[in-house]
Amino acid sequence: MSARIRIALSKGRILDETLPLLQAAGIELLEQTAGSRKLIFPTSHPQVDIIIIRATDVPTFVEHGAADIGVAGKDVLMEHGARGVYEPLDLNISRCKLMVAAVQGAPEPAGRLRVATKFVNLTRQYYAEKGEQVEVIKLYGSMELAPLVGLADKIVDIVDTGNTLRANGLEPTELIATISSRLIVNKAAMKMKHALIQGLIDQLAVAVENNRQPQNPD
Ligand code: PRT
Ligand code: MG
Repeated sequence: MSARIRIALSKGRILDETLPLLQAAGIELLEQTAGSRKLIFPTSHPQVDIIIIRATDVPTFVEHGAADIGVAGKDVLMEHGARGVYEPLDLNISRCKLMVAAVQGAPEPAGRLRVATKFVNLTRQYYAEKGEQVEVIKLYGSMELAPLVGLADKIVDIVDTGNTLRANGLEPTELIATISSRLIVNKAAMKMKHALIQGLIDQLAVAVENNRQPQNPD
């Protein structure tokens, strides 16, 4: 009668920013993930394991029930569709903006706009809603290069400080969405393991709220 849950996280900023929230909910990793080749990690909570996978794979694992819970950026969820999962909590971490960018001062190109991105679905949807015909060019990384070498007129990418764009002579031109990471839950698991999962959601919600409090409330 002891349900187990598996939580899917991705290496890097999401792991780094989610672990303190999980810790507040009584869940701590028992071993170092840095440098490890392992993909499944036990935690201090006897019913909880953590798996570490690619950020873009998190919605897939949760949708199929291979993980009960996951943490994914809203950008990744929008691109994936993520229709088969619940999204009960905004964790307010890994915040950034999804933006269109172009070469600084570049005029609007004549003819059909070419947009390079790894977010092909949400880019198509964004321009379809604006009623603009564009050619979307799928890339897996280094989007910033595309306008510099004539592969595309614009890019759709994540912007945080804007340093990456500036370093390449690009500037943001349109905001598509403000992004943060979300807790996602498999729909069947939410029913079958309700007490365990709802308890965790409630504890994480408190931890997120505590993170929002000003550090030095004079
Ligand atoms: O790296 P990998 O290919 O494995 O996957 P990923 O890039 O999807 O994962 P990761 O860990 O880099 O990002 C996970 C999530 O963090 C994303 O889905 C976003 O929701 C969120 N996030 C927050 C960011 C950033 N900030 C961010 N700055 N994701 C990416 N970046 C990159 C961006 O792609 C660009 O290259 O940082 C660069 C821009 O940063 P600035 O500060 O120069 O503007
Ligand atoms: Mg990355």
